[in-house]
This record gives sequence, structure tokens and C-alpha cells, in this order.
Amino acid sequence: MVAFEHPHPHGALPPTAHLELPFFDDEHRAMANRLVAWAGGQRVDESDDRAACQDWVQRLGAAGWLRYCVPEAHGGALPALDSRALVILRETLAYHSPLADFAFAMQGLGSGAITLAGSTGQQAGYLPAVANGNKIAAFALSEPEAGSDVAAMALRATPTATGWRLDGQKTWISNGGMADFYVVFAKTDPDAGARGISAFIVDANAPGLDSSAHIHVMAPHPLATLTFTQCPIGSDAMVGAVNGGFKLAMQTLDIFRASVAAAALGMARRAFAEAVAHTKSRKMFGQTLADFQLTQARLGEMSALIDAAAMLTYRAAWQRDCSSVGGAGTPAYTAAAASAKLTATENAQRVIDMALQMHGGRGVQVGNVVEHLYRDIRSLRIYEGASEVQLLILGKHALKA
Ligand code: COS
Repeated sequence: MVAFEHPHPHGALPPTAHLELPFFDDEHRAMANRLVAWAGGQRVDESDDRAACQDWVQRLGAAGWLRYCVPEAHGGALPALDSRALVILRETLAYHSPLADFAFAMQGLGSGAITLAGSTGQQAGYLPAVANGNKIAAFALSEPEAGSDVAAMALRATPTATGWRLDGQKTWISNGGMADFYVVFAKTDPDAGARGISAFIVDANAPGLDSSAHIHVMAPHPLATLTFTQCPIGSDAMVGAVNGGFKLAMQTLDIFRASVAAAALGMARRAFAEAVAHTKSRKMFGQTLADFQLTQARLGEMSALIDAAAMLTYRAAWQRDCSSVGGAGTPAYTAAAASAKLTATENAQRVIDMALQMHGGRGVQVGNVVEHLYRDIRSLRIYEGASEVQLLILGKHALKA
């Protein structure tokens, strides 16, 4: 597979005017400028997705960017997880390399439950290593028969004399087979639906855990099925309260859904930049592609789709960080994050498709940036809550209001 071309081929830096919006403060602006400069200088061979991801984690850790995935008390950059910093990071990284964004995001998603509900010992044992890139994290929620319907999971945690025993499967696990530890959600009360799920930390070398079944997808990134066969874990492995796992999973997803929107936004902005540059240089019928009103109208549509995605993404992040009525943990914030994820991923798919169309035959040529983005964006409409799940969240929220 041909690797993503990281640097902007036209020499222009990604747009930063949106950072002037009142959603952000001066610390965000300074961080964004440092990040843009850093990301533009990175060159990673992405022909092997697993090796490339490990490389990105090392680089992101060494440069201090992973510190935004955990709180300050455990090696993080800021006192608490800051949604606006996460949004800026993911948007900027996705603009340069969707795989860099993936490597960053999984450190946050994989350790999010430990940040939210881990014991002091769990936080001290895992979070500093996540923040410096020494430990790769993964979030193991989905199963072959439980994707959108989380409560239908079957992986069983049975109490033993020394802790718990895990039996069952997880699938579509990002960083599967490469992670140093997994936060695994399992049934502790099989008859209690969403109220019978608990979260556990499972180290990758746990006996009875097989992560060798790699899954290959259209935009390659590390993904695997995990099989647990009488896998013993200690009594100190549970994260948060017994049977409190469903809410913990939802709370973790709430933080990162707005950042998935940001990743989609970064990819859309990159496709838009590629389209603008291409239309200005491509000669056709005695003028450039950009001279056609049809092209201008299409670029206008792309620009409005990007703006709409940006506003909802930044609003959700701001709301979580700053709102006194619709902040973290409120149904209003869950709805804002759902709105952002739905709109940004769906809009990005359309923007990237339009950019590809403008490139003509080059657009479908393997190795072209828009061809790569066309494959990269697709899974964002599915993972961390498919578009249909976001619609359901928004619909239920509207009916409760
Ligand atoms: N924060 C805190 N609590 C939440 C919550 C949230 N965001 N969302 C739901 N809950 C709580 C509810 O309040 C309810 O609590 P009580 O039992 O005390 O009433 C409980 O969790 C169950 O909620 P609900 O009845 O809405 O659950 P459903 O089984 O109907 O599922 C959806 C709701 C579909 C929204 C949920 O399963 C979901 O998000 N699915 C997608 C999962 C996903 O993103 N998978 C990808 C994994 S990562 S790639």
C-alpha cells in the first residue's frame, strides 16, 4: 500500500484562522502553532501500518503531544483532559497523516477509562507510560455480535479466588496485537443488560489472551480480534465500580466522539486544500478548472460543509470544557458530541468525494492524497458510534427535552 504523503505538496501550511474563534484561548493557539510546525517536519514510512503506528507513538511521545491524552497528575500536559486541545491535535494530525491521528487518538481512548475511574495505583501504573509513549493502549468494547448494541456483549468475567477469569471475544480492536494493555469491557452480571458490565485492565501478555488474528481494512491500521480463553486477571484489574462499565464506556466515548469529528474535519480540510490547488493549476478547455463556475460552486459547497463541521466540533469541545449547564456528563453535552460526530464525518465524506471527483482519473490513482483520504474517512462514519447511533442519541435527546 502506498503511504500517505505527509507534507502539504503545495508548500502551504494548513489553515489556522479558525483558532481565532472564541472557543479557543491563547494557550490553544500557541499549542496549535507549535503542532503545525512539528507535524510538517515529520516523515514516517507508512507502508507497514503496524511499524508506522509504533513509530508515530514514539515520535508523538518524545515530542510531548501524548501528554494531552492524560491529566497532569500522571504526566499529562494539563490539569484535566481538555477537549479543545484534543480537537486541535486530532484535526492537525489528521490533516498531515490519518495514521498519526489514529496513533494519537488510541492512546487517549485506550486510557480514557483509567483517567476517568481508575484507582490511584492503576493511574500511576499506566497513565505516565501512555503519556510518554512507553505503553500502547487499546479500548476493547466491540464484539462479533455486539457493535452498536453494546449491552448485548457476551464476553464473560467470572469471579475466582484470586480475581476474575475472562472468556469470550472482542473484535475490531484498534491497536489489537500491538497494544501493551487493553481496557476490556465484560459481563459481570449476564442477566442485567447494560447494568451488568464492568471494565478491566488486561496486560497484553496475560495468559489465555490471543491477539494474533489481525484484521485487514481498506485504510490499513492496526486492528485485531482478541480471544480470551480462561484468561486470569487479578482482583485489582477492575476499573471503576462493579457493573459500572457501560456508563464508563459511554463516558469515555463522550470525550472522544468530538475528537473523531475533529479528525474528520482535518481530513476534509486537507482534501479541500488539495482540490483548491489542483483546480488552480489544471488546464482545461483553454482555461483552468478553477475558472469554471461549476468548480467554484462545488468549492463553495465544500467550504460550507467544512465550516458547519468545524462549528459543531468546536462547540462540543468548548461545551465539555467550559459550559456551566451543558458540560461533561450532561445529556446536553452527549447530544452536542453526537451532533458534531455525525455532521463532521458525513460532511467530510462528501467533501473528500467532491475533491476526488475534481481530480478526475488522478483521484482514483493509488497513492494520490485524495484517494487515500477517500479510504481513510469511511470508517469514521462507523467506529465510536455509527452515524445511526448518533442519530438515535439525538432523537432520544429531542424527545426527552
Ligand atoms: N454517559 C453516561 N451514561 C450514559 C450515557 C452517557 N453518554 N449514555 C447512556 N448512559 C446510561 C443511561 O443513562 C442508562 O443508565 P440507567 O441504566 O441508569 O438508566 C444506561 O447508560 C443505558 O443507556 P441506554 O438505555 O440509552 O442504552 P442502550 O442500550 O439503549 O444503548 C446506545 C444506547 C445505542 C447509544 C449505546 O449502546 C451506544 O453508544 N452504542 C454505540 C457504541 C459504540 O460507540 N461502539 C463503538 C465502540 S468503539 S470503536
